[in-house]
Amino acid sequence: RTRVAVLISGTGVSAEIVVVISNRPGVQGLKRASLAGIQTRVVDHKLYGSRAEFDSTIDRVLEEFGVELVCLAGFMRILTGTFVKKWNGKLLNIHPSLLPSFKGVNAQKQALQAGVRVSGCTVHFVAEEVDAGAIIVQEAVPVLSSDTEESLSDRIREAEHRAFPAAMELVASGTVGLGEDGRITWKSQS
Ligand code: 3YE
Repeated sequence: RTRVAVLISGTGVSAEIVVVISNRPGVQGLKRASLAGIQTRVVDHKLYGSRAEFDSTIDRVLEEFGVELVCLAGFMRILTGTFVKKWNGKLLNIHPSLLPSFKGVNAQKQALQAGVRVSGCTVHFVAEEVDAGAIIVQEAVPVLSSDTEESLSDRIREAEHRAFPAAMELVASGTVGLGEDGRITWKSQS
């Protein structure tokens, strides 16, 4: 079984995980991981002088736990090119919109402001350019005329709880990979 690490900045998600790492101490996702019997680490970005030092500390924790797949689940830090290259093809992020629409922060608010009738979530391989890596899984949800940022976020989060495990399974099983050209590869049936 593939050894998975999850990086969070807040509430996180559920999955089969050897370590949960947060850049923020005391967040809900750390408590939930502990309750589930999963090891946790805090790597507080405020304690590091540079992004390189922060990222290499996370890298050291991932190596310590023999991690093979890294999932960013509500993790809010931009990762360095060095880190992204080292974990290329093994680093997944989930974003609360149907990419390439509404990149960056406040994707749900952007969707409401744009007036779209459908939004959702996207699990993608992490490339150096934020929210631009190859798409693994997407799930759509309706946007209702009564929606607030909170109600839309709740609906998208439910979709995320299906999409993230589905994407992890596709990558962990080798069914989907990241090609040399930065595009998705599907294992052929032969
Ligand atoms: N890093 C790279 N490529 C990606 N990190 C994430 C996805 C992803 C990535 O595709 N290279 C917003 C980050 C956006 C932001 O400006 N963050 C600040 C810190 C804000 C905070 O701590 O609250 C920063 O300076 O990093 C994960 C999702 C990133 C979300």
